[in-house]
Amino acid sequence: MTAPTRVPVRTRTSADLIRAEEPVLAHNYHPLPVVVARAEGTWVEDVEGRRYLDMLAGYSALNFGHRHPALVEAAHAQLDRLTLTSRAFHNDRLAEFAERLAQLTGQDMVLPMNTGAEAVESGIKVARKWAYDVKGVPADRATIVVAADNFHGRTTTIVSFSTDETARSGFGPFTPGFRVVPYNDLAALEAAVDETTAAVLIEPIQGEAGVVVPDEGYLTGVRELTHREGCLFIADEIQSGLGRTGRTLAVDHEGVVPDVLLLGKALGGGIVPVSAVVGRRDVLGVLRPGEHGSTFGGNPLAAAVGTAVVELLETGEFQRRAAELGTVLRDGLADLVGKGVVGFRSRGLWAGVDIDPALGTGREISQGLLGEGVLAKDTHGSTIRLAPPLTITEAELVSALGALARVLGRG
Ligand code: IF1
Repeated sequence: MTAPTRVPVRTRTSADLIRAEEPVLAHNYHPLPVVVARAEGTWVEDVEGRRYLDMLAGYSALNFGHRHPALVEAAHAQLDRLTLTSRAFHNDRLAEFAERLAQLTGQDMVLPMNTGAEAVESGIKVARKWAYDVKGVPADRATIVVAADNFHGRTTTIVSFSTDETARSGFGPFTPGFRVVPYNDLAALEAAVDETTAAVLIEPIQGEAGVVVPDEGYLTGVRELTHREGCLFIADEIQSGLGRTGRTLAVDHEGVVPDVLLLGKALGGGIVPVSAVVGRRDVLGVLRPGEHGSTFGGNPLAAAVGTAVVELLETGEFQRRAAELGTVLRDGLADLVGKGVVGFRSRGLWAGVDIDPALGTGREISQGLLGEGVLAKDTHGSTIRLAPPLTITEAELVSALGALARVLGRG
């Protein structure tokens, strides 16, 4: 096999770099044709120096913008001290991270992991063990109820309960023990819960499904049902949490406190992967030494950055910004209904925008936005997701909406 001709790395153009990826990088993504080389705040810059407004924010992993100074400082300081010990030993950053994250979320205990999927998998394992040890479900009989159109990650167990054939087909055999019910349907949920049910696992707002906000009262209904039926309410706040919707957690909009929270993405400040299962002591307390673990979970660098993220959220500043600018986003999108937008859903600085399919697919609209200097990503069909860093200014948000109006006007 002939080696690809190598252009010296320092002089590679965006086109060179896109071409260089093709033979050597697995094709599990179809990125837009932009090669980001640097970023700060809400702006990214490609190899040629073109600037773009980031309206995706790493799928909500960049809630505090690219390279937030307080987070970069925390990372630099820790890099110069200690980065990894494994959990075979204690490190001097983990206690504070766990204390402050538990306090921020109104929970008792923290199980630190790395990626969102690991937090989801860990939440599933803890719920099952709680069902056997505490609830008394017979061994290997625990069930977990999930919602159709869910997105909780890409592991084999998680895609076992996905209803998205693209994410699931070809990866069997699948993990048993999951029941799927329509989202936002309390009657269907009630019918699926029985004495074997360990937990109900849902996103308080479904992200990948297109920012689907449930009816007011749905989360309260899930909370009441799981209390009544003696099973756990696990809220996956990996994308909806940490300020995105205008509150610390999306469940805060209904004043609901789940038994277990799954956090990730922005918890790592867009710098290191940090996730966590945060929950009641009598639930996370079911784990004994040796029953669960992770090489990097709770490492001192992750804990230092995670603590700095919690510190940013303790002020309430980002939650307030997302709430206030969320009305600008909502009103701006409302103005576009009938001008290429057929509908939208939003909460805080998070929106799923349904574009008139006659104007193009979500990808084509995203391509058009790219040409207008805005980065965004389609979810399914002709729906695009808007989720800027919570550091975005009103002027930047208005200019992004103007770019969308221009792209739709050209449709
Ligand atoms: C991809 C989607 C978003 C998540 C929720 C758990 C996870 C995610 C609610 C797993 C991750 C990411 C995965 C990434 C793109 C992105 C995504 F399009 F895939 F569905 F945001 F909507 N729970 N979502 O949203 O966290 O293991 O990735 O850290 O797989 O393409 P992870």
